[in-house]
Amino acid sequence: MSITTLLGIKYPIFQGGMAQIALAPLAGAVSNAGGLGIIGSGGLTADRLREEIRKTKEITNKPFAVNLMLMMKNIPELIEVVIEEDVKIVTTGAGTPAPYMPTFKEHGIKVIPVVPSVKIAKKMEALGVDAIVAEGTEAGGHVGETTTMALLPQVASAVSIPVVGAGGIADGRGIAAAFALGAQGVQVGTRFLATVECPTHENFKLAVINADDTSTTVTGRSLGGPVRSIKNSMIAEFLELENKNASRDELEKISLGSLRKAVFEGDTDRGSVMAGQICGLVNEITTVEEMITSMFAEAQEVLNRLGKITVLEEEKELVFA
Ligand code: TUI
Repeated sequence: MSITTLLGIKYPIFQGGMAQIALAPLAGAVSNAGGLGIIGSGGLTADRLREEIRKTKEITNKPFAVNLMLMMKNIPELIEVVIEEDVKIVTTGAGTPAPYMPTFKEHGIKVIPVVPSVKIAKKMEALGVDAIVAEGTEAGGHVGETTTMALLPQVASAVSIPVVGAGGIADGRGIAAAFALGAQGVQVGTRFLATVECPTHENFKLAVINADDTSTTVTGRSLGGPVRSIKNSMIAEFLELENKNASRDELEKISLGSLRKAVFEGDTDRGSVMAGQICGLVNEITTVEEMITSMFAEAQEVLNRLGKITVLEEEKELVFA
């Protein structure tokens, strides 16, 4: 079954469940525009998640999902809220949903884990999940090591459930490429940061718009939780400390609360501006609807244009003028 039929959405595009950012205004707008809006529950209390779910239902009557960041301690409470509020789709990240699969199944909830490798994709398929988001290291936030270009075809060949591609996709060319590599849909994070409906501080949006292809880097490898974000003075200090084998305590002193600092206070120098490598392509702020419709119009154009590869029937001798 196609991912659009499976989830009841018009366009095969998920909006990444970005912690502290992907709240009701963004998720509701994405679902209204025909994509899958996703509420990022990372960092929310159970009560705050309930509030965001209810607000999203006020904005849209179309399907939406909740992303569960499995490293969070309050996951069992968040899952209770998802069930009580009758949310029918969850995406998961940064861990395995195995302990909660029977509960999800019992309540008819579709489960779509985000995975960084073939091994984890296969493990998730064996758990009985409904689809997979294969996320390359180009993505923002918590990332694996494999690029989208290498990961997508390998995951698509390894599993028989629908695959959604993520990491480095911000326009119609990216969608067409993901389809060519075996995906049925895409998940986009970074480009949604530069939308009117994205509820971040203006400085966060500007940092994304002003960034180029080399603006991001990965920190936290020494802690076992690599995170991609836009370079700034906090990130430089963090990397320097990491190179000196600083302790977890020392590192956490400068990174704790840094995502909130960037998202809410607009401190893009000392805060954590999580974004993907494709940020260089994101140069203007648009509405969510403009973004989604133009991306799919471009993807269709690209796919029409790429229909044929010219292969010479006979090799000719090169003639140098
Ligand atoms: O989760 C993400 N991206 C995120 S989460 C996040 S919140 C955060 N805040 C502060 C510091 C660090 C993180 C920001 N960005 N992407 C999905 C993702 N999941 N990427 C990698 C994985 C993953 C990793 C290991 C999924 C499963 C897994 O293991 C499962 C297993 O069975 O071993």
